[in-house]
Amino acid sequence: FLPRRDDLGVVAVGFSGGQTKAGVDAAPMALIEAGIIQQLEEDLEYKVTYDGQVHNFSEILPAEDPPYRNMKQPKFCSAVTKEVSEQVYKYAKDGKLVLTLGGDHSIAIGTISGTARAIRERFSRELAVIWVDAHADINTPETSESGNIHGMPVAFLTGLATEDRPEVFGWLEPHHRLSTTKLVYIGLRDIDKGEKKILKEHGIKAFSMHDIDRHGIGKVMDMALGWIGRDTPIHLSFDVDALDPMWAPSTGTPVRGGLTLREGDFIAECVAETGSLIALDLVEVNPSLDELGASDTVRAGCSIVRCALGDTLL
Ligand code: 6HN
Ligand code: MN
Ligand code: MN
Ligand code: MN
Repeated sequence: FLPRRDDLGVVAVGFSGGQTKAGVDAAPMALIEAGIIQQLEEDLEYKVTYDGQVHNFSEILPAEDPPYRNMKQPKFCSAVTKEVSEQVYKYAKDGKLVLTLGGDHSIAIGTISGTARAIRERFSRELAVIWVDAHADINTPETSESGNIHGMPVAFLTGLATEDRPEVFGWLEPHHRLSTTKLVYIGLRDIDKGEKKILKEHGIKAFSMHDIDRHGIGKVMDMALGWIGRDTPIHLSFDVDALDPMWAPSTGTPVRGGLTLREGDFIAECVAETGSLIALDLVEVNPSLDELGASDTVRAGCSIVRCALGDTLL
């Protein structure tokens, strides 16, 4: 079922509407200026398809967008993720590996729904998702304490949150969705009360920082990939805040006690080794926060992308 390993589609999503801090929309340009696309073309020899634009979706900004079911900017988030979903779907359906540069993590509603649909249609397979993050991002609109949609994408993708109105994520249909049994978290350390209940009730596989301390990242990756099983297409959604703020300080919701730079790269390398990666998101880099650390954060992001796409140490 695997895409040709050398064909890569890149989507640059300069979107910050899933949360309230400005600047995360500048991340794709910062990553591109740091040379990420060039590195993938020249060092890793990918044939890259990229329209050369960072999309900010200002053309679909709704005239008014009041909170709905406690969600902030619901219509804008819904419209943007729908666009992203189509773009990612097209690339994945073409057999390309898809790299999406965010943007805040709400954009994963678009990326994962796009790959889930393409994998179903093209290969009659179900997608697995590895979600690397300090947070679980599985709040429903009702459990969310912030109303920020970047804390909700997994709830919409798994169908734990649903909505009929097409302009507020009602466009998500069963073929866009992911089974809770095919989801694995790594790096968790800041989970809201309502989220803990959801994770427990649905028996969702999660490796917290505690598990990484106990077993080591090597064993955790064996267990995570063992849970998913061989030959299952993998979408890796990597929130840079999974890394400790020591390595990636420029992000909207930093939480201390996170992954080291090498643990982050190692996770990406292990996923690359499976040969089953079909899509990768890198999200939540915000160069305007902790400006002194911005170049470190961007470099860490570029490194994770290279590792996931097959860069090897030796
Ligand atoms: N992220 N659980 C918090 C919320 O607002 O729902 C934080 C979410 C963070 C989201 O980092 O992608
Ligand atoms: Mn996240
Ligand atoms: Mn996070
Ligand atoms: Mn919290």
